[in-house]
Amino acid sequence: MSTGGEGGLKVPPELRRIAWLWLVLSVVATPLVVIFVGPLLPPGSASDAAHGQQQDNTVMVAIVVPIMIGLLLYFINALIMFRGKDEADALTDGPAIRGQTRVMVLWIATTFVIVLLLAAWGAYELFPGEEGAGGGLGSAPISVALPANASSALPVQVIGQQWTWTYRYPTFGGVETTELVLPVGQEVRFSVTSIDVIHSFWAVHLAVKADAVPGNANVAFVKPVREESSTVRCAELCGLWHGHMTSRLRVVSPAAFRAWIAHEREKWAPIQHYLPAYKPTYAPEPTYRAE
Ligand SMILES: [Cu+2]
Repeated sequence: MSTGGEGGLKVPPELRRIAWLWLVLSVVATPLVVIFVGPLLPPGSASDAAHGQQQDNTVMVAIVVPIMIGLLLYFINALIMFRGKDEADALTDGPAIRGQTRVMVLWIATTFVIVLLLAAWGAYELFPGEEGAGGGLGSAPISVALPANASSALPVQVIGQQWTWTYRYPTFGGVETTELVLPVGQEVRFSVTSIDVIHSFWAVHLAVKADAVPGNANVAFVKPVREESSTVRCAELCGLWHGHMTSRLRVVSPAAFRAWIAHEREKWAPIQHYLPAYKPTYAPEPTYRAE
């Protein structure tokens, strides 16, 4: 086997075999993984945002499959080809191989192209599209990803506090509930805030994650596309019972939603007047005293 000089590289026959095997396996395995594993990838497809994220994850897995196959093939090849004959052989290092210009150029070019492709794909996906944003936009976003039907979106306020979530529906008398219920197929505009420390509203199955910051209304759009129950979690370490800061999310039919919200309004009516009027954010607001 040639140790190679500057620029000169004889490809050993077993490497040719690996290259062919790699090509065949990659061509066969990559579409299979995309078709059969793609739909199983998180965060599922319970909302438009979740579906988009699942597609992104599928693209990345598709890129990784040929890389993984290459690594495994070379690993198996190395175990067989470079196996020591006896104990003394196993304890001695092989000759150092230096100056493989073609290998280095190929390696740098390949990784460069992969990273650039991923950067281009990421930039394209971050560019505000019609599908809106599953993440919080913040109070002063550089660009606003408004879905086409943003004006008809159902506004839902998410309020974090140690250690629970509550939800207010301003178009239904500002009623405050302890469970998040959404009608299927309806664009929703979450406005996320906190009344104590920083929390993070994470509706895993909807692929929505938005920081809940006191004095700040963080906006996220999403459209649930499947009726199902799941759990909302806090994703920001917020104190002693952070791990227990969960709440139930139900995506139901529009009729079931109307019945539920009517029932909630009736149930909470006796204490509704103790609530502050609906606002994008609530006290405590930081107060500044000028000298
Ligand atoms: Cu929290």
